[in-house]
Amino acid sequence: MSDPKPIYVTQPFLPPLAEFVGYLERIWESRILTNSGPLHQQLEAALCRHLGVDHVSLFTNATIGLVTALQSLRITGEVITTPYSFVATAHSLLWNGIKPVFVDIDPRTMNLDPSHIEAAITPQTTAILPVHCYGEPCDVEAIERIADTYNLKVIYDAAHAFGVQRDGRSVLRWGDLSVLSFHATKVFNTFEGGAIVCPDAKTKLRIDQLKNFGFVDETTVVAPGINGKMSEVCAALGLLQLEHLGEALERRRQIDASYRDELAGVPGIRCVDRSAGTNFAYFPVLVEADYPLSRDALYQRLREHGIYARRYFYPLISEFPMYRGLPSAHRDNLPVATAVAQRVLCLPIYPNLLREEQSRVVELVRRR
Ligand code: T4K
Repeated sequence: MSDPKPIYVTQPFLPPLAEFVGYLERIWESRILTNSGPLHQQLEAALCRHLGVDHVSLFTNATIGLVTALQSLRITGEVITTPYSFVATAHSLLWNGIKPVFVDIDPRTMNLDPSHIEAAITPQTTAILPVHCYGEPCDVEAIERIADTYNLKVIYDAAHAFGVQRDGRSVLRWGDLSVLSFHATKVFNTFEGGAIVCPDAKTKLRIDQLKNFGFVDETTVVAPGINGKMSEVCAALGLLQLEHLGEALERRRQIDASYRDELAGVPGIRCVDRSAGTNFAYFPVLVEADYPLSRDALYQRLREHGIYARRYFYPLISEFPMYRGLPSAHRDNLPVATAVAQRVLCLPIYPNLLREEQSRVVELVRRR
């Protein structure tokens, strides 16, 4: 008997191909492939409506979006951030010549713990770069209070937070800027892509110039910009994805509920709580001391059965060679993040995950 099909931590959601062809025909006809074309503009407007935000600037990916967001607010010196994230978060600081200062996370939300932020502020600190990890909102009020007191900017890495609501409004409305990822592995994908969400037209204009080499018009360049533009093909996929997002989210919700139900009584497996308004982007569990296997042994067991769960986020960013020499990267400074990174495992969750595939995952986790 052949091995069953591998199951990955995620699989991109794709709408029916036939529906995409219509968009491609429009692109072929117009021959506008990029540089803020009609579909790009249409997607920016559609995302403002969908997300309930005022201004969106599309990007080629979230990493260039983060680098540009920091540039747009002229952030320098030191920036307080989390070690518990994808490495792109801190890389965006190094690409701007900024020193990351790592602060520990809250054990419930796995986001920056505001109670440790003030102690990390120095005269060089200019901003805070928190992450809404797994789409779980940060303690945005506490972060805002600290930022206001110390006159710091706040740029949220909202790569995981597409469509997330907090108290009935978009979490993307908090902070000076928020950066979304539309990568293939995300809840909403445009093949590759991303966006900066910003509150005012003036900031959007600066961001739009920065992502287009700094051009203002044919002959005027006002900043050393980059090429961060999203292509028309990616924007077309985004427009089509929006039409199907409701059904995709509903499937994610069902999968999340089944895992919680079926793993509820398993000693040593703790499903990480989610707030109302979540987008079900990831399904992290913590493998506690009373589980019969270590986290890594469970990860291996799943792999041996063709299930590719992922240890997001292990190792911590602060453990990578370009960061580990920083004083704030020391494990003693990051006890919660260090412990969580040793125990976390993200189980497969995506709209096309079949019921029987999810049962295979659950059976292997429950097996003694
Ligand atoms: N900030 C945060 C907090 C982030 O999590 C990320 C990205 C960023 C910033 C930067 O955003 P972008 O610049 O990428 O827009 C993946 C993604 O590549 C990355 O976007 C994401 N976070 C991160 C959490 O996960 P890998 O190295 O784990 O990807 P990979 O290729 O191993 O993919 C995971 C699984 O997904 C594969 O085993 C199979 C499946 N897959 C993947 C791709 C790319 C598919 O089925 N089809 C695909 O096309 O980083």
